[in-house]
Amino acid sequence: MIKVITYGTFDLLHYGHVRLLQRARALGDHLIVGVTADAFDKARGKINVHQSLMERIEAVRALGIADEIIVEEYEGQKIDDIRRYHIDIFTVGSDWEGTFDYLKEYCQVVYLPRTEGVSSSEIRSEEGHLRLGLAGSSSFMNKVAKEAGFVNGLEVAGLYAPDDRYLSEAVKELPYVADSYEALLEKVDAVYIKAQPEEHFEMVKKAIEAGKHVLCESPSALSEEGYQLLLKEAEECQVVFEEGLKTAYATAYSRLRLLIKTGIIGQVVSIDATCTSLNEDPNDMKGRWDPFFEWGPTAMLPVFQIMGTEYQEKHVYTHFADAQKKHDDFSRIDLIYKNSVASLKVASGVKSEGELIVSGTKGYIYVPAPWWNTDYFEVRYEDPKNNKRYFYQLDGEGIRYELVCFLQNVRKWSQQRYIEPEVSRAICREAGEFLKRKGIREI
Ligand code: C2G
Repeated sequence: MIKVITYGTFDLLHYGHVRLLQRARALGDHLIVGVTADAFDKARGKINVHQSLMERIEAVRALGIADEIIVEEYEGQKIDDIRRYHIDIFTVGSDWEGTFDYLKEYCQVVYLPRTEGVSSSEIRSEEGHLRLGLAGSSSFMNKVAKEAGFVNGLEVAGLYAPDDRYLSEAVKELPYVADSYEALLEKVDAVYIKAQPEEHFEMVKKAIEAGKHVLCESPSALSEEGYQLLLKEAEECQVVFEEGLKTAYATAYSRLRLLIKTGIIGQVVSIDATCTSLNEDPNDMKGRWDPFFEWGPTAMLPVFQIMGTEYQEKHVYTHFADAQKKHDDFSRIDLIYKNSVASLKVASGVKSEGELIVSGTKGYIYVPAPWWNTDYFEVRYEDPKNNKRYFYQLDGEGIRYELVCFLQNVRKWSQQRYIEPEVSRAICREAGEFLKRKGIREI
């Protein structure tokens, strides 16, 4: 019996896949099909996959061509599988010509001509591109525009920036550069907003009322009530309203949260999070916000997601860069809960170690600097022999995953939320209280 194996994502199964599987089956007597796991696809840069692993497996199974179906989960698994299943022939489409020649050491390798004129990414884009407008003057827009290029079905169609000093040439040359926010909204289906925090509420509200989907950098409002109103209006206008906070979309960060929920470090008693980016010239933040807004949402994210949003006491110690107390350059925030405590440091005028430490009754999780962009963390115990290390590919700091999630929610392909509304609401509350300098102790 000649055993054949082939692998693929098989997203939105189409006749190109079917023809490949038919020819693969014809190469022998028994065909094994390896369908790629979601995390494996993400790690190898396929971030636009629509269907879940189970949906893709069922679609392949329904063809009745495969004799067996397995899941491909890690780089190099093909070698394990060829040996485990005593494979005679590995085959794959000719778009991979040469890539798998290393398998010739284990079995015959056959590249089958790819079927021209059809692809999953073309099918994904059939609903047309979602036209995304960028609203704001932050240099962060340059990253958003670049990362949007990795998202099938998303087109950065326009820009509104009162001050374009920090914007790249590519952003400044977008198809439509509006001279007003309202004009931008008329040309797009959705808008990404990173303006000044004080402007966000009105900008989000205006976009929602214009029937546009909104992805606004956190904080989107400066009070719980304000955020709640935006959420309600978005539901009434049937548009997607989400907050941008790239760390929430990093695979390593989301896996870290799941591990904590399993009790791997016992009960969480303390969280220490530090986010600093020293700015040599305090008078020119290069379009960045003052640190409490630039870093506060990121630092508060793990605290509110792991410990909850209702602490018993809050102590904020802030150093201001100016006598008028208009610009903070360092804050330490201590949040006291019933059985736990969190200590955050956010700064642009002070440099510190940007790590995240989640301390528990059985062990602790250590995320090295810059924890907010991490692809790696460790679970550490009293006996270092029991320590565990985790690595998850992170491309583009998480922004492209944030944009993929936003697009999939707009297209109703999924309803994933990486930032719970109550967490966003709490961050808006803290931002508003800080702006009023409520409960701050100056240092
Ligand atoms: N294919 C094809 N014609 C197309 C599209 C895809 O012959 N128009 C083939 C691909 O060459 C591949 C299989 O169908 O052999 C599955 O394609 P995808 O689902 O796009 O997955 P891909 O990542 O290309 O699979 O590690 C090997 C990869 O997983 C191969």
